[in-house]
Amino acid sequence: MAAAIRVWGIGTSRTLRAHWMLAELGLDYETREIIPRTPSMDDPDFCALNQRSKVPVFEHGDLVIGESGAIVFHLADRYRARCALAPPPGSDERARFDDVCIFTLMELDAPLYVIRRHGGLPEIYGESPVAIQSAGEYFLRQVAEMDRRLADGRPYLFGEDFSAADLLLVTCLGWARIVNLPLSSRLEEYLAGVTDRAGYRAAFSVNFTPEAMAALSGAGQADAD
Ligand SMILES: N[C@@H](CCC(=O)N[C@@H](CS)C(=O)NCC(=O)O)C(=O)O
Repeated sequence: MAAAIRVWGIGTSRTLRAHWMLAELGLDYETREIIPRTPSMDDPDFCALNQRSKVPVFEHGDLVIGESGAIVFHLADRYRARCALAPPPGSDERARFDDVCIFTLMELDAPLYVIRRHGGLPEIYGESPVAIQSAGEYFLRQVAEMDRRLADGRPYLFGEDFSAADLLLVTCLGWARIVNLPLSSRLEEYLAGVTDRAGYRAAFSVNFTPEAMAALSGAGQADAD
């Protein structure tokens, strides 16, 4: 019998990436409802997979992946016959796609996580209004690059077709809204269009369950990371 695909982790923008990819690809999988900074993180089966204490974690037989971006790339490549969510590895198109995806992870996700750590979780990471302010300004400068990409009215980052690059960007834009960073009207329109996809809506309901939201807000946390 084929090994089940499992996603460990719900309730955050990063966990949403794994659930959304699987929904877009129409793959069956199991969800393990591990919620950050709750006792569920101590689940012995979860801890046996890796010791990072982070979600999401993707498991498929012997394969365990603990970075949301790597999960997205793996699923796009492994299941490209079901749905093309990334250009083929080694192509110029793929290099352009990787450029946009890694820009999103390094230049947009990273400052959002600074805001999260020093704004949402000061009891763990320390209070730092300066870091929050400068990370917000940095995010807004960098996200302008995405606004420029969409300036010709295309619905998706690479034109007419949705790709995993959109999935990564939208998880950051949704997160930016939660922390009250103002998006341009073009980015708002793009966000509304992409989040109208059936795959997004299906993944959202698996990821942002009432239990996850209650657990995260109960701990005094925003629901972004
Ligand atoms: N770079 C990692 C970040 C993973 C991460 O920080 N996950 C957060 C939730 S989004 C987490 O598990 N936090 C638990 C903790 O820090 O205790 C990714 O994108 O997968």
